[in-house]
Amino acid sequence: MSDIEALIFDVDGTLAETEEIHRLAFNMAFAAAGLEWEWDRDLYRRLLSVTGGKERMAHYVSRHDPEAVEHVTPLIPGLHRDKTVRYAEMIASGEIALRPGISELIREAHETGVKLAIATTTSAQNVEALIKATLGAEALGWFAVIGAGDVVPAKKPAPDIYLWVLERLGVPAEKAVAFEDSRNGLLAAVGAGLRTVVTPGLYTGGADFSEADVVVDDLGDFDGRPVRIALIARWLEERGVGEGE
Ligand code: XBP
Ligand code: MG
Repeated sequence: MSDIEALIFDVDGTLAETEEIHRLAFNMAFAAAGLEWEWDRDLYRRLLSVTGGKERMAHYVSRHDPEAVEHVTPLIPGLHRDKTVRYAEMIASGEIALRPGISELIREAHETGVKLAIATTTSAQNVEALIKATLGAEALGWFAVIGAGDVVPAKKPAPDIYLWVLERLGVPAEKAVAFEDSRNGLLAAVGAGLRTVVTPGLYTGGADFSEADVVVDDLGDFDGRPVRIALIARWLEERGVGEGE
């Protein structure tokens, strides 16, 4: 029996490689609004340092199209709503799979009474769309707390979303584990006093994860064994055993 009472998952990049779908949805919303913006992969990688879609658009226009700031700023909430609808439609059409081991870990937690939660910068609608499309609608009820989007004003790397989730979970930080893929997410989780397992993703590989307890490629098989909660507890005890794998 491990001391892990709750698993708290980031969404984008951690549950699934969703950022490409976000990027496409942003570009579709820009085109539909008649804006001549197109975010390619290299630009999007840099823009990911700003968490939150609305915040990312505001940052982009201030840097790349400063003369348009006055005209575009009031359009951002509507652009983001349109982007969110387009993202959810693409997710619902089944264009995405969970990363290795995620489904098994979530099911194990659900079946063994380890609490499940989400702490993400993305909108609640997007979390629901992803969980429904991958684990099925009933899995939404497996999560005791879903912390998403604007429920806290300061997004990652601020620890606020993790603190918000922990308070509602009723679990002390030292009994929970956060799963993240990005430096901003790692800093948020560490700032909330959580132990952290980082699985770098397509857009986040190569970043500095030195504050993480464990860094592994993914949560699929490890040394030929499936990654179970007990193995994660052992990694955390030995701190960093999975590092660099
Ligand atoms: C995810 C984000 C989000 C998504 C877009 O970060 O930064 O902004 O890119 O989602 P994390 P929205 O994985 O650390 O939560 O457009 O819904 O904000
Ligand atoms: Mg992420």
